Amino acid sequence: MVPIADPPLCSSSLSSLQTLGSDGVRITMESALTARDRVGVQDFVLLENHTSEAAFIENLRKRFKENLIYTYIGSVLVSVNPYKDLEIYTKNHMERYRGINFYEVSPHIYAVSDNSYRSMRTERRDQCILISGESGAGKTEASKKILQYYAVTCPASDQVETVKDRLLQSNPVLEAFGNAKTLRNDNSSRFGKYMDIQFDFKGAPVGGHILNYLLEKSRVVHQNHGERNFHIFYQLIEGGEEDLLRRLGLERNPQQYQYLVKVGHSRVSLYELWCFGFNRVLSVWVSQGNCPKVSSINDRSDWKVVRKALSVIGFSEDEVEELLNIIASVLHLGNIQYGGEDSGNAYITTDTQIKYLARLKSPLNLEQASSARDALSKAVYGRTFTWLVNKINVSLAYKNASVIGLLDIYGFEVFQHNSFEQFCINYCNEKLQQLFIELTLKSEQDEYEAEGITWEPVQYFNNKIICDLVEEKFKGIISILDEECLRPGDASDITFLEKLENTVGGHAHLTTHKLTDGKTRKVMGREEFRLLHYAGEVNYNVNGFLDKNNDLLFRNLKEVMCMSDNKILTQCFDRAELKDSRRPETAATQFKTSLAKLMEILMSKEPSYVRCIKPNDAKQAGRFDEVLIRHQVKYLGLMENLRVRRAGFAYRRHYETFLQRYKSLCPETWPSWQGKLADGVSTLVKHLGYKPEEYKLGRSKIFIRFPKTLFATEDALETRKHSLGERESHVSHAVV
Ligand code: AOV
Ligand code: MG
Repeated sequence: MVPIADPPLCSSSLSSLQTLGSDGVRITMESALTARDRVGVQDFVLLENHTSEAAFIENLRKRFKENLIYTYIGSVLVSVNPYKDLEIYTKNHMERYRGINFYEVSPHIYAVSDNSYRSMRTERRDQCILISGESGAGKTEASKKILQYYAVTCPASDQVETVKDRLLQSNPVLEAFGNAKTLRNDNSSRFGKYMDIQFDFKGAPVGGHILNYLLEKSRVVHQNHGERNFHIFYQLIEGGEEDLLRRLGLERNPQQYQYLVKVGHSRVSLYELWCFGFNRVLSVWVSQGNCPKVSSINDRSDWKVVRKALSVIGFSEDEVEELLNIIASVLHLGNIQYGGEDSGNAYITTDTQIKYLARLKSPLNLEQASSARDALSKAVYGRTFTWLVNKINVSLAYKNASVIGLLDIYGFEVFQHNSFEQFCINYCNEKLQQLFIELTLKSEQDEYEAEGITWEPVQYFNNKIICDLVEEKFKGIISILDEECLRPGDASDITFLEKLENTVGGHAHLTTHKLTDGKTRKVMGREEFRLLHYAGEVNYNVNGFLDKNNDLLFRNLKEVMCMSDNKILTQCFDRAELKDSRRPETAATQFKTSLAKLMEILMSKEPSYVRCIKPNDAKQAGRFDEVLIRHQVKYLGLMENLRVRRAGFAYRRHYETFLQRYKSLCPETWPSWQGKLADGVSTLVKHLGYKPEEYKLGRSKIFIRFPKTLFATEDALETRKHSLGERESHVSHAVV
């Protein structure tokens, strides 16, 4: 699928001519306008009706129809997921964007990549590219494209080739272990990822470092209907060689494994236990995930990719075997079922070869035994994932060099049933939005201040109020949750909900069934609280909040893990941990701390933004669901972003760049200007007929208020080039 290209900012086919100012430079508008009518403008700043949301969306629609998925708001890249392969990521495209100015070519993720790279090289400032958008909007794909761009276009040496390969190959491995099919996205990231790509003084990538954030471990033991466990389980079962599966004791059939098909045992209520009695073997399972095959995923070929990637990264055969042994053990663990004795204690009813599991027979009732088993599975998987990231980091050989950071987190998500995991994911998105607000507005203000330009502030929704509601000390939701987790006695998910009602019940962004007396627009359950996020309302069911936040594992299970023969497991479960009697930090607090550190890292770098938009919920190509898109445009704050960009000055250029580009349009600046740059620019714009209200001259840059001013200048330049070209061609014909 080859999209048609954006027309240049000006047109060269002269169907009708207009005159600009008094200088006699002739420009064309008509054909340029026709092209613009069809494909829209490549920068929203150029929209005539820039305050109109309808015009904004219409521009997106026109471009989407022509497969032009990228559009700028100044330097922010807006990207709409095409849900189909476009031929815009070839090596030729990469070459086209190398070293080129933003405005000279169609908007592209490569332009952002290249711009960050050049800023890092020329200004010697660390960069970061922040990719945001809701689940399925295209963040992970964007981050992969950026990485590929650097791998192909940056200078290389032999050693660098290895690092490039490893950087690229870390993706399939982390996706296999950390991504899964959800209702929103067939390849949804279930962990947050921040990757530093490190460059040496020649600009060659020489290393990398990955920080991972809160993996959704609960998925190992439970998935909602229509979703899957992490990809690696299916890849191993579908793609694993016969003798490998034999060694691991696995069958080539996902249906055999409770964690892959019949997952997420329902909570055994007291009523059910009373009805059935403890002495009956109970297996209260409900079929939930049950979605082993996904049409967009080929587990067998993905398996091959992952196996190869593991060896490129530097895993030995033994390590791979040990890693897969862990994955297989988790599946075996999931198949253990319990029965209840008369005493109320659980016993294992399945014949298992995993001897250490017999210890679960210690006096636990049925529910406790099942959740102990699941806690072990989650801990083993979660720690193995962290081990994997560390292992990749070692292979990427961290260096102290210039850095471009890539942030690809899990996107904002809302399901029918939202739990602790969605709460953490959406909180993370709230933080990222906050950073966007602070940095886009702040950097704009800073620039005007530095250049001595007066600035008119723009009204926008600041989501700090929601971030505070979640993370404030003592009265934030996380603090309240921690308090309940640490409180001995009768603390439960419900007492947590009550405490929320008592402490933050009056907050404008939080409500519960009780607080509204059940009279809310969307029906709320009695066990839910609702947060009004920047991106919309989400009802969170408090069931499981305390357990998930505590994230505790029985000490004897940890001991057994420390005694394992598996070298990876012994690294994951350290004996020192057993000696430490302090209570570990809760999951939410750990997450909050790591996010605060991440924000510090990002604030220390120069940011670029990619704002991803999901065009429809059906994951289909060509469908532009206006309601869904309008909602995203709203909550991503794109209109405000545009207003900020326009309220001040739509364009700014360093004097040198401006003069270099347009000097041919004025006899006094052509072919070169000898005086001060600012004077040259002043002479040039006066000659072009700029009115005083159209521009301002700062300390080092010219600021142009209206896009049409620059637009006309660009057209004038194109006309001049065109007429020069025609003249040259006449001359050459004459010579021939
Ligand atoms: P996400 O990272 O934003 O969601 P992905 O990057 O995984 O979303 O994109 C979802 C799917 O959309 C991909 O698997 C592709 O099929 C398709 N897609 C996205 N971008 C492109 C593109 N530029 N060209 C073609 N197809 C694309 V999540 O991880 O769920 O928040 O948490
Ligand atoms: Mg993703």
